[in-house]
Amino acid sequence: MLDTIAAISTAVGEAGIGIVRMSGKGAINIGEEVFIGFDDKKIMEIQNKRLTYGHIIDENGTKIDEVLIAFMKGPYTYTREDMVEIYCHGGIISVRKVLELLIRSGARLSERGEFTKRAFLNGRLDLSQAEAVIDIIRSKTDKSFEVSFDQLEGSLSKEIREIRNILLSMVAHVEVSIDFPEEDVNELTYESLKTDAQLAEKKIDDLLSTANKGKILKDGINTVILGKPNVGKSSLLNAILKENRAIVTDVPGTTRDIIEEYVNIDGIPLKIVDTAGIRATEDIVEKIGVDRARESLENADLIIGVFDVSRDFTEEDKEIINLLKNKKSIVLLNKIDIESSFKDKFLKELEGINHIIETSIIENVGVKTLEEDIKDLFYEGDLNIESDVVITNIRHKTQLEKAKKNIQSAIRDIDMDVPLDCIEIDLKNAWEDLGEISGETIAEDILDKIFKDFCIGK
Ligand SMILES: Nc1nc2c(ncn2[C@@H]2O[C@H](COP(=O)(O)OP(=O)(O)OP(=O)(O)O)[C@@H](O)[C@H]2O)c(=O)[nH]1
Ligand SMILES: [Mg+2]
Repeated sequence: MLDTIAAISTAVGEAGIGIVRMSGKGAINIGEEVFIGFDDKKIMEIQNKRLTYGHIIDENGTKIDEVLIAFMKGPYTYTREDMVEIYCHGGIISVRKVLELLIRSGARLSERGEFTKRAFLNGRLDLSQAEAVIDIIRSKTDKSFEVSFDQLEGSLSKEIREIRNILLSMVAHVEVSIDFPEEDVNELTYESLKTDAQLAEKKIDDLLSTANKGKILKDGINTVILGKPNVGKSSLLNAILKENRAIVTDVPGTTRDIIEEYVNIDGIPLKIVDTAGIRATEDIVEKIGVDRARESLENADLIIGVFDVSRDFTEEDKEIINLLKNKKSIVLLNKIDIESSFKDKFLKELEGINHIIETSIIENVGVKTLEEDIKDLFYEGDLNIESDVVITNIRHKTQLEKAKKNIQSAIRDIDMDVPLDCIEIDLKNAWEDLGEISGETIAEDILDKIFKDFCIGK
């Protein structure tokens, strides 16, 4: 970890400024080498954590860009190492030229998430906090930002630490009892072990109970709009987004690919997916679209089935109903603005489906009701996530579940008066499972996998 890494930390594209940053042992030296101050003089002594105005110059002394630069000496930096940040003009050329110069001067291009990985390895953040960094960057709603920010501040770390402490003191108890096996001590040990194990399990359960909401907060409710061609699916997407995102025509088979958009309904993030109308078709492009529509159902949290009740019920509608069965779904009987007598027929076929709304998307009738229904379905009217800690990360959820299993196994053993050293194994395993959340017990390959998910320059 002694080498010096560099990366462009801002998003690529036109912008006011673009930031290139470096971290590592050579960062300050390289920074000094490529920078001259406002009077075109080399700076004699850098000012720690002050912005300095000047230019970046290459090996030949040619000015590359006019910049502000900050030298930051470790350990009170993001990575705990020496760091340099260079504030260039935004846009792709300036930052790229500066980065290339830094690399020619001895830095190496950083890997994804490597700055944050160093922050973790150097003990500035625990792993759950490091993971919160990328969640903050990816947040799409105020609420998911808030939850991730709390996690960065250490809310989850604190809970995990508490549970691990309970387990650790249990292990200590067990070891004392093994070393001093007087009978009365033993009896007491089993009793208090059980109380503590149940407390640890309860705390894990409390965390796990937030996981479903957490997933929705993070990824949005994955909502797929489904129906045969021409029923008004794309019209619905546009109505919810309040913009003309998808092409709408009266030609059946207009949408041929999946269209995914994010929208916020009163703070609830919705990932909304418009699909190609389901029908048997010879058209090769449309066929792929129909396949994709079916595939998108696999990960759907909610399906909105759309039916056109201005026309007669068909076999294709029947198929849509089958696809909705046993899934969380809301049905729209659309085009009620058109006089027709087919509605009752649809209602009969849809028997057993609870959420049915009559809509005229074209006249914006029923769309509001749909939004209210979506809210009710997922939050039972309770939008406020009061608990501070919400499990949003699938890895954390898995580790909590593993720990819970081990604790449950310990409780079973306690009930059966199994020898203490066997119980100790379960407790230690649970302790390690939780340690993987904070990163105290974690394998290098898992670590690599976690940081691969990051962006370059963070
Ligand atoms: N009268 C009436 N027409 C509607 C309504 N909703 C949509 N339409 C019309 O129905 C036609 C098809 O709408 P789309 O939104 O493209 O339908 P779709 O389900 O996306 O169709 P495909 O992409 O072909 O599967 C368009 O001409 C819309 O203007 C409605 O509530 N009432
Ligand atoms: Mg469409």
